[in-house]
Amino acid sequence: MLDENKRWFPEARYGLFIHWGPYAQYGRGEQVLFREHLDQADYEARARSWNPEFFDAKAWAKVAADGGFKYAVLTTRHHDSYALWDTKYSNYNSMQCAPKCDLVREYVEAFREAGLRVGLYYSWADWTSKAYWSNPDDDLDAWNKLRDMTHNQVEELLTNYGKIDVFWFDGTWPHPAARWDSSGLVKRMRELQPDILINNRLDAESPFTAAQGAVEFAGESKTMGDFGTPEHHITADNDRIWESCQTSTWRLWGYARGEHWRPAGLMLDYLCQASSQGGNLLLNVGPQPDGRIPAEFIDRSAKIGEWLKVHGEAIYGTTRGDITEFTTKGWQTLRGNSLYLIYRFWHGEECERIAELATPAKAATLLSTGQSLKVENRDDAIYIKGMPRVKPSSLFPVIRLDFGEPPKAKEWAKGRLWNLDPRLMQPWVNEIKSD
Ligand code: FHN
Repeated sequence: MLDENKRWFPEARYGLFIHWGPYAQYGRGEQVLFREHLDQADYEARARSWNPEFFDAKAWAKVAADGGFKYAVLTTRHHDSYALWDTKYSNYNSMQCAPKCDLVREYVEAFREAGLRVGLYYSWADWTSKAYWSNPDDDLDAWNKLRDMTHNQVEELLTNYGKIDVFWFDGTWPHPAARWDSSGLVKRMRELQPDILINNRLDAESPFTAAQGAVEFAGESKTMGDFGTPEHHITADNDRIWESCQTSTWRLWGYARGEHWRPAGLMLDYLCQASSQGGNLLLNVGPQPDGRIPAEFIDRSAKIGEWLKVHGEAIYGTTRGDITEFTTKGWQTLRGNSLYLIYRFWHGEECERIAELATPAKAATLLSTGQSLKVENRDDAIYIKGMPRVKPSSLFPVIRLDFGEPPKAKEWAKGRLWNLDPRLMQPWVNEIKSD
């Protein structure tokens, strides 16, 4: 059972992921140092001189608030180990380098002021460290020094910036939980911030030790942490709360000049799909090296924000929908006795027929216009009449169906295609074939 103090997270449903750091200067994503095997000294020199002259945390927070985001997660340190805060454990940071600014403090204060919950991303991986690329047994002192650095920096972030709502670890590979002592660190983090939500990137399959098998793709532990983190895919975790992270461009998380932007409709689809399956969406943006959020993102995010202003009740605070088959039309979310029909495809017919629901409906409201629609409960189906032929929303129209109790599907409609008891469909077969 999720603690009351953490219930805000699944109710929020929509978070902003921010991948930002000196790698933005290259305009080829957040992993350019490794992916292009850049000279480490050149990269470091360029990073130390990186100065985002137009960085304005309040402007970022406004984009997030206008976009309907309820929380955000900023990369305080990515795999290149440059720190966006005034850390005393490394001089490779934004206070001692060109910005002369604690960028994390600016972010935390501005987002809180804008009413958002604040999250911090932290990379275990440090691509500038030989110990990171080594088997710890080869030089335990060096390994312990690296491990202790991560623990000390995490403690700093959870001590010097007030209440932190989410901590988003990443990059455990190639070292497993035992080497990082991640459970020891989690224990300390809960002492410092009892209500904090910590993700599951706390373990890794390691080439240095025998496989344990309790870890998925990006060091996603099946057992550790408070929430699952499916990446680039939306897959429900039936055992605990989860959050799918997705890019707003085709592939890269950090700023990438010339990258392709996903349309607002596709991003909203991710949010509706995650919500319909009972999870959150953490949608990413990679700010420019000068500190500004790309206009392409602001435009798309604002469109989704406008949609959420009218249809937000179909997302925020809802629970897993998916009560009946709805693939040919869209997604479903649930809130108590109300079922939200989120139309990815508006068929434009005057009447909607829902055959799968056993619970009679009391009312239907087209949220996009606020108009009430006529409902008829017949033996074979629920009919919703008066549907506008013209799509009533530039993105996804939503109908709220209200019931006297939480709606249930008919027995035969509980399963999904290819995954149900086929015998339940026998009565559906039309015996009198006109052959
Ligand atoms: O290597 C990182 C990657 O750069 C990015 O930060 C994503 C975001 O979830 N996580 C890792 C890949 O799984």
